[in-house]
Amino acid sequence: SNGYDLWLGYRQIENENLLNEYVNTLSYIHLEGDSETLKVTKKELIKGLMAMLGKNVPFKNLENSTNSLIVANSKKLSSSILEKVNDDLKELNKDGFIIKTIRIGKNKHTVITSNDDVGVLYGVFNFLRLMQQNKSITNLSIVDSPKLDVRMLNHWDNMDRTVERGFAGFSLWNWHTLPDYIDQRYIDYARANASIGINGTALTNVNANALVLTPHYLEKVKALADVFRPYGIKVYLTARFSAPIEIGGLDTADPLNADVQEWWNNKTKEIYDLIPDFGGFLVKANSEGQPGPQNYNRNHVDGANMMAKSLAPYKGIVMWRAFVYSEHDSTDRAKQAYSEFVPYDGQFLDNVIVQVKNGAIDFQPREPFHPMFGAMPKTPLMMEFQITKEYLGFATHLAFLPKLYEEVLSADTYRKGKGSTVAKVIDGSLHNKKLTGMAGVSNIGNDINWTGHPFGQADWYGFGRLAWNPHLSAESIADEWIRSTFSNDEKFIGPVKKMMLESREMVVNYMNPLGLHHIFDTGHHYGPGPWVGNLSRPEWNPVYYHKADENGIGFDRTETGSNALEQYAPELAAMWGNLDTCPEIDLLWFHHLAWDYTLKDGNTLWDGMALKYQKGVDDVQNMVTTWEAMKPYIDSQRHNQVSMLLKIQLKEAKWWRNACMLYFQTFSKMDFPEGMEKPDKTLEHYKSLKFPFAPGIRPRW
Ligand code: BDP
Repeated sequence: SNGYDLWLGYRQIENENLLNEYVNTLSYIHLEGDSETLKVTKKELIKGLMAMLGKNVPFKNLENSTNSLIVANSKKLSSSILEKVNDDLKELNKDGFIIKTIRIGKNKHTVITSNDDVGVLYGVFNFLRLMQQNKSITNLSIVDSPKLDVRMLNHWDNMDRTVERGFAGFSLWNWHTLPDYIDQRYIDYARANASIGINGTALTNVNANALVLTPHYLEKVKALADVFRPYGIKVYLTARFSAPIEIGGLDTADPLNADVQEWWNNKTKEIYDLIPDFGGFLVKANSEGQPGPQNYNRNHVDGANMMAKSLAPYKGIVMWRAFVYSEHDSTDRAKQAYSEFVPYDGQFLDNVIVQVKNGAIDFQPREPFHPMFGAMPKTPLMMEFQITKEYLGFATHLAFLPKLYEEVLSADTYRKGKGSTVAKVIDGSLHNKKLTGMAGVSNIGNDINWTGHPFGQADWYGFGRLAWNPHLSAESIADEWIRSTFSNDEKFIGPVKKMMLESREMVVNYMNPLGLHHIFDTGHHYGPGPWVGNLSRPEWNPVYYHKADENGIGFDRTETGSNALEQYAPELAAMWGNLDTCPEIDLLWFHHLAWDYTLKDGNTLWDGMALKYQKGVDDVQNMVTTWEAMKPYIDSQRHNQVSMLLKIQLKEAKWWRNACMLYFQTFSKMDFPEGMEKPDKTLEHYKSLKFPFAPGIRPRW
């Protein structure tokens, strides 16, 4: 298999008993309704059942002679069926669904229903997934609703089809042939997203190009929106703050200027005339050189609310990003977004949601959760995760990201006492928020398997599942994904699941152990560059983050340092601030410590660091071995691809270990401990490596 089918490559059911059960339970299908959404629902059923059962299941009107599958919006259910699901229906949120086995006479019927057509589609995808996982379907009682309103991908796709931080080829969107040519990819993209409950997509890079808002391009956006609509997916656009100047001919983009407001009002109306269900704008303003309200001495509230006013009549939303850090305040970049945004709590209009990255720096292999979560009780906050692996090995390394997402979502903010997890901030339950959401920076490109690495598909899948329900476990997600994507054979599932669940920690160990962060080579972020210290802004330099010197290493964020800890609840500030209670995974994030500081296991910090780097390498080696043994269980094409990629990962893990340890040794002046394999090249060699054509690099604007 070339992997194009993702987790939707419905395989024939091999187990005879199970196949009989399925065939008996599904002697025919009664599907009511013919909306565009129900048409694609029907198509999916035909495709999935045909492939898994090896035969067509007929569509018929309801009769009481055999078991059937009933698929319909609740408004179309007959009263005898409705009464059996009525209580469940009342529990559903928008787009939630029910899959329930009911009895009428001597027959069993499986009902898939929802108050919304899209919910019916979600129910069908979930039902097919149960079968893909070889689960029994004779006695079902599933009531499931999305816990978040906005579940979306953020594509960092440029209009020339390059993808910022994209490692799986070029952008899916072919702006040149749109709107007349509809690539099958667009449809398959929508299907895949709908299958995991994703309901929005921002098509363009947050480093935005105003041209996408011109009539010529809006026609093309409309064509995509039309393709996605039946699948319940809304289109969003990134809005460049200076668009009124660049494409509108105004001489200002000041958000308090009446002409500017009117320009956005008109632009928004123009968009809604074409795309009545347009989702809204995603905005990166006054961040890394992007224009914004501060250019006019206004603030984030002024900027966001101005756009929100334009969108409100159409129920559109503004997703205003909190990824800001100023070049004028360089004491600690980790503190800046909180300092800038928390004072505005309660001032944003109702259709504004502030989009916050999971950590305060930037999508590192590990970061403590962002202190803004829980700290703005009156403002909707949405999570931004990165699915593309800018800092976790591009599309070359296997690092199952739902493990990272789970760690962040289950972190306790203590903002309303113990148990105030980030997941509860995000799903709105902690502070009773009206608008909720999660965004994932897409890892998708036009590579044949969409994500480059076959296991990158699991990150996309897992993101979608967590956006649906941020309380799910990474373990259950891995299990579902492996079964749907590869095999139901326990001999395959056990080892592969273990490998996936451990993979993210491996990357942390061989790149950024013990709380180190942002020591990537500059610009492209490919490979180690802890020595880089010559970039114009201090907080762009790795040396700013590790602060290694002869006395030690780490960023002091306690009271004696930047005191970033004060932005967290007192319980956490106390826990992280005290060396006895600070978890060692976060040690150098919060503390600057001597090279001979004693770790919990008795090793010095220096030795402990070396052994972590080594463990990362060893674990990748084990992953290579595990994967080799998996050959009998899956197709040779994907097996071979993963084998080759794991070997690159092993090579690069060693590169990280060697380069970082040699560099840090110039400060510690200590020998490498026993148990760490000695580098076979010099520091000068590693420093001399240059990658001008590394993929995904950010364009110069
Ligand atoms: C950083 C990326 C940069 C993005 C920026 C952002 O290196 O390419 O533009 O985040 O999120 O991680 O805006």
